[in-house]
Amino acid sequence: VTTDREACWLTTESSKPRTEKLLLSLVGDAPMFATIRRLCQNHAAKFFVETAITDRDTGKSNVIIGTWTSLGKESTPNLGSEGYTIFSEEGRLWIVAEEERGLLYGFYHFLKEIQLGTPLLEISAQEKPANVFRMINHWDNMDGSVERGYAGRSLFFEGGSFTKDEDCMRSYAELLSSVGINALTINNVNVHEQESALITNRWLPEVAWLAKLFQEYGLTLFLSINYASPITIGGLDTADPLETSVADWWERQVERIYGSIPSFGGFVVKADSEHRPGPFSYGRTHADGANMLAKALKPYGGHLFWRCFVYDCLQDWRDRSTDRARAAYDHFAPLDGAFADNVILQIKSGPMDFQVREAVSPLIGALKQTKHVIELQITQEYTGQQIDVCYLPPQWKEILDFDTHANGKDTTVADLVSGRANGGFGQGMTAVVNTGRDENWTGHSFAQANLYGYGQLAWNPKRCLHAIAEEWADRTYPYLPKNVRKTIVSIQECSWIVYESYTSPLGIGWMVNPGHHYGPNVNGYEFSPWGTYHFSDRNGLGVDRTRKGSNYVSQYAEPVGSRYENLQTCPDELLLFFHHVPYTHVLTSGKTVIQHIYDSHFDGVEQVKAFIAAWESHKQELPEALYQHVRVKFDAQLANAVEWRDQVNTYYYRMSGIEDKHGRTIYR
Ligand code: GCW
Repeated sequence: VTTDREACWLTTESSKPRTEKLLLSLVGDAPMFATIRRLCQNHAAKFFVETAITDRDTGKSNVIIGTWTSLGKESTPNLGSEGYTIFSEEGRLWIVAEEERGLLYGFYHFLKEIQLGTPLLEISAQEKPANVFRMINHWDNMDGSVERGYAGRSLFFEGGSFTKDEDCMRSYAELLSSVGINALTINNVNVHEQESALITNRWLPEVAWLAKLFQEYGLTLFLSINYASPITIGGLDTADPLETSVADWWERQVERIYGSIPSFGGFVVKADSEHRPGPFSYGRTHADGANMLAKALKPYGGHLFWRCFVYDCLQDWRDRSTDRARAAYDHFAPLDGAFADNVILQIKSGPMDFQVREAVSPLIGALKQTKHVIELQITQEYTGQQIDVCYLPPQWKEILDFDTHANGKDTTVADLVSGRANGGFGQGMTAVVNTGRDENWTGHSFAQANLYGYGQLAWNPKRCLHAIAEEWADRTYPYLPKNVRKTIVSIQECSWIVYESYTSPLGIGWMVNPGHHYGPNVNGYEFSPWGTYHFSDRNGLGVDRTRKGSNYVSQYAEPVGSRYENLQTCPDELLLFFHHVPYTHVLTSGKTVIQHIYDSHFDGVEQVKAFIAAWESHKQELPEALYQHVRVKFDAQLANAVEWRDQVNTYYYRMSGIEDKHGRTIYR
């Protein structure tokens, strides 16, 4: 059961229509006005008794939009090309910006306030985004499948071709730009044969069509490319970055792309990672590989996003000297400063892979002279796959607020990735997105909030989390009674911790079913080549990443490394990420590790039951479709949580032989 496509924060109907008219003047000749006009007709107009739009100030309008120049007004403090100001003057509301994209974001702000019922003349704002890039990555394949997609088929592709559904693309572009996202890739970073051809004449007209459409919403389109393209589509016998023929081939290719897509953003590359080709095959470095491509993009202002997700995925589990967590830093920190200035390294937020809990990547903060962005995962690969509720902004906020001490105390991840703390080397944020062709965009309707929250935090990492959650619920479910929205918000806000509590304990990760990654399998990855182990034995568990172990801790600036090194100061929730300890080890919470495992798993299931009870208590107040949609998901989540609880508890009971203090049911 899905709710209908209309039900998202941007498109819901008003619950209390306003009594005034909207008389909107668009002053100047910004091409963005065509977009704003459409947004106004499709969305804002629903809230007013009558709406009229003029392309000059007739003197009668109550809302006026234009650049400082077109309005002949003296500009306020520099808010950059995407910032805007909203103020009231002489009884009218003004939305003013330096440039077009600022006008678009200003209009979205206005729309939000209108939805929330703010009186027209009380709307006021002065905003500019903290991050240059606020990007999303699709992992979509041209056959229509989506790698790690939990919301149906691809929005862009089907059956080896483009869907080219203009209405759908426009709605999607609105959804993204309404939360400030300004760049996207449309195809999977694992670029297979078909997608390698996206940069050829065969597909460039389609790509150009999409790029132009997205550009109307301030969104720059990028493509993921196959590093071996000179061989697979170019007919060369090498992809060696230092071969002139290779560099020339890319230059011609890029020239052709910009010939049909002047607004093209550039490339995203996954090289030498999980069986993807890369410069290592030719004995070259990642800087050699990236710089060659960046040089081809440079004349057109294009950027090259180069992923740092490089590690040995063919590790021998018997080999205790290799620690996958070290890999990104070990590969890229030594190359700091060796990259061209239009190369942007893309760093996963943690050193492993988007687990429900892991440490923050030590590469963030280690790069002092290389542009970079942080990569998050909105799609819930390891966090419930949009069946289980897992609202991720609290996780992201913790990451963004993390003090790396990279330039002394108070050097947060947010300050680094925004470039504030490193002279502009931080270029912003990107994230693997959770959307698809499901009518509600995200599989679980509540998962829309993850996209919403990502956009909000990418725009302003300091924004209050609670305000974001409430705002999302108020905009998405204006028709629900306030107490129901309150319930939804409180479920969302604790859902990440609940998910953590019934899955793998204390930061260890990876106890999932191999391959698809849903549901428990304690030893699923224990003897695999992926470098993802928990080393449980009859005495204890955890990965020793201290100086006596893999010495991963030394990749952090001090005193962060020492805090993790020391058992007394290592935070409980990351204990097993950094230490191998006995089951009887006492956490700072006062509990033993084994008791914590039992308690959190029993508790996690009870929490999911409490979600269901809360939902049931509102049954009468909920529309049937929404009630059912969420109820069905909750039932599946409960079954999943029970399975996790029982497998993990039984496993550790059998391993340790230690009884649960509270005598609850553990299957023997
Ligand atoms: O998390 C892993 C996923 C892969 C993904 C890879 C990556 C696209 O399981 O599906 O490949 O990360 O980030 O490249």
